[in-house]
Amino acid sequence: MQTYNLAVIPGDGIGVDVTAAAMTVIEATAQRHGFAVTSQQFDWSCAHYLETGAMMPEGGIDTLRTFDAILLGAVGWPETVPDAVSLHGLLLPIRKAFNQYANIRPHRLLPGVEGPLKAKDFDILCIRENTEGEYSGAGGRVHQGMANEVAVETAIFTRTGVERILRFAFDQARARRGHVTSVTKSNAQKHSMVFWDEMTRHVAQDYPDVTMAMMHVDAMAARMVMAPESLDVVVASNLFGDILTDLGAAIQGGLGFAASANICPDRSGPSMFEPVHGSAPDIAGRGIANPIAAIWSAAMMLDHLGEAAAAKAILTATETATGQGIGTRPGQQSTDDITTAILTALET
Ligand code: GGG
Repeated sequence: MQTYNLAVIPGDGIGVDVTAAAMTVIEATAQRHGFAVTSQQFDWSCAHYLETGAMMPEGGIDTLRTFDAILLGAVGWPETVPDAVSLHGLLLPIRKAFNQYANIRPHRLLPGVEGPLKAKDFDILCIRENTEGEYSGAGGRVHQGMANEVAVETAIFTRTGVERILRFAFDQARARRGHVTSVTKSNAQKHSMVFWDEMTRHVAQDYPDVTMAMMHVDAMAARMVMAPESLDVVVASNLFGDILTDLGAAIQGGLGFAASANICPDRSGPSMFEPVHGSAPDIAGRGIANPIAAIWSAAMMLDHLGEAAAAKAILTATETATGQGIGTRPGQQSTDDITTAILTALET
């Protein structure tokens, strides 16, 4: 029997609740689909940082390397640890170390979920560049605390990095409705974003069967609200993709429904799967976090591992539950109730 060994990093706040829910669903699905799952949990989090001075121990990356995939909950506890410390101490190093350069985020309405827009039939796949760009961590500060203080954050765009994420997006479009919209701000950012546009035209030449459009990020934000049904695959840099996918989450009913996969396309290391949402300190520990984003991310993980039927079963069960009104409105059901409804739907 095929066995998948998973690293589980619940992280902070509601990350703990939603990863537990996702693991329950994965284990139930594995039994029914003839594969096995083993897992090891890592308590790498802001609490770990406060105890040890690091979000993860030295050698943490090498430990993760031995796993088939990583399931992550949420990172951040801004009351005690600055967000930049938690993000740059855990999430970003994992994405970079395993070359998880493609962050895939699907945005569509699940049955029964209203969402804030009139348009109901949108199905957008956002592809976010995930290892460089504005989140490279390059830069510095001088004269801290003084009147002449200067802070510099350098966005790094390499030909390799930009070309591969664009090719990834065009490949995804081929398997969908055949349209890519590449997002930049090349009227204002005249070096990196003009380069990105040039690379988009260059890559598009190899995909004559895929139609392509280029948009500025501000116009794209409006487009996602005004005409989301006109979009298929949207590809953007790390920062723009991060922002647009929170907007994507909003139009699909909220962050509780927004799943994501950090994919290492060449499979030289494990890929990582996580809900888009953060640790939500305001509802942490109350048992009311919506686990659907984490469960959908778990389905993406099984699909990536080659268990497409199991992944589909989880999505179908989730859609059955939301179609019955379970998990469609914040706080109406508990995390456990939503998970149980999905487990029940899995059995039918
Ligand atoms: N579920 C992952 C998480 O905690 N996300 C919070 C966050 O700030 N993410 C930033 C990013 O995805 O780059």
